[in-house]
Amino acid sequence: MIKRACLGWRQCDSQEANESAWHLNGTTTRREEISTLNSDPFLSIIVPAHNEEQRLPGSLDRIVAFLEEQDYEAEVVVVENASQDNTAGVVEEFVARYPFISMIREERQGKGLAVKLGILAARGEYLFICDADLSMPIEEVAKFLPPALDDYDVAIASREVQGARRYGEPVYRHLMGRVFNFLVRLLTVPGFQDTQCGFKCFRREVARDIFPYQTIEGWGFDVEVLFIAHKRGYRIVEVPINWYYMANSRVSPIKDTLTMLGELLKVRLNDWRGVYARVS
Ligand SMILES: Nc1nc2c(ncn2[C@@H]2O[C@H](COP(=O)(O)OP(=O)(O)O)[C@@H](O)[C@H]2O)c(=O)[nH]1
Ligand SMILES: [Mg+2]
Repeated sequence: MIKRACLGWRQCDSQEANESAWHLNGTTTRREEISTLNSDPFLSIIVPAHNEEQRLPGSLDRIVAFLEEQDYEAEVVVVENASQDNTAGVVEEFVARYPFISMIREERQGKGLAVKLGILAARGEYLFICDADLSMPIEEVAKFLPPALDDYDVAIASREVQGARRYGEPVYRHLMGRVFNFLVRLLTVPGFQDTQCGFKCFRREVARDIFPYQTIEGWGFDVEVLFIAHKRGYRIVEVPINWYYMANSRVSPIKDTLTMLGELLKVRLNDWRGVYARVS
């Protein structure tokens, strides 16, 4: 499957395929171990997962089926932190079955923290952040990659730009999102209709210039990361997607919204204090 694919697109020989990209065996793979990969896949799919024992297996099955159909090399990095359920056990079963799937574990909670760890460990040319509930069908990843899309640095899935569609979202959640977006545009990054969707693609070298400067470990990390990207002049595009509302959100509407508002101010303050200036 994926080995055959490697022979085609990347033009590497089967020996190389056997010996390189899939050295992700083992159960709980930590960041340092992932970095022992010898060659880089084309795509890394990074899945933050917190209490996802129910939703994740079906999603990983769909991701695997999708990747098996592609003619490029890929890896999947699941980042689990602070789950109270058996998320890690569920992922370990996939890690044992598929050498291109690995897991990072961290004790402290936070989606932002999980994404940062995953991004900095991943090896793909394109690094794709992907919510565990697959509220965007995984097939739409193709919209973020050549040949469909090229000539960009950061591509963010959008539920708001022309061509996008939302399915099944409660009106109150949509409204909350619009108010938050208004504040994002006012206080931090202008020009984007939807900064919060859980599907974003970064060119690797761009991600490595941005994520080390990320300080927000919770839900507001998207804004901070886009703020840094925007500040550095990277080309950011919004990609219209089909998005399906999934129940059982880990977001607590009131508490997390207030925290995220504080995080918008933190981004401003950090910038003022020079936190995002490149350290050479
Ligand atoms: N690793 C990790 N993932 C998290 C954490 N909080 C949320 N997530 C993940 O973030 C993604 C989005 O969460 P979800 O509940 O679907 O949020 P919503 O789509 O905004 O309602 C899912 O993949 C969650 O498992 C966390 O503390 N750690
Ligand atoms: Mg969701």
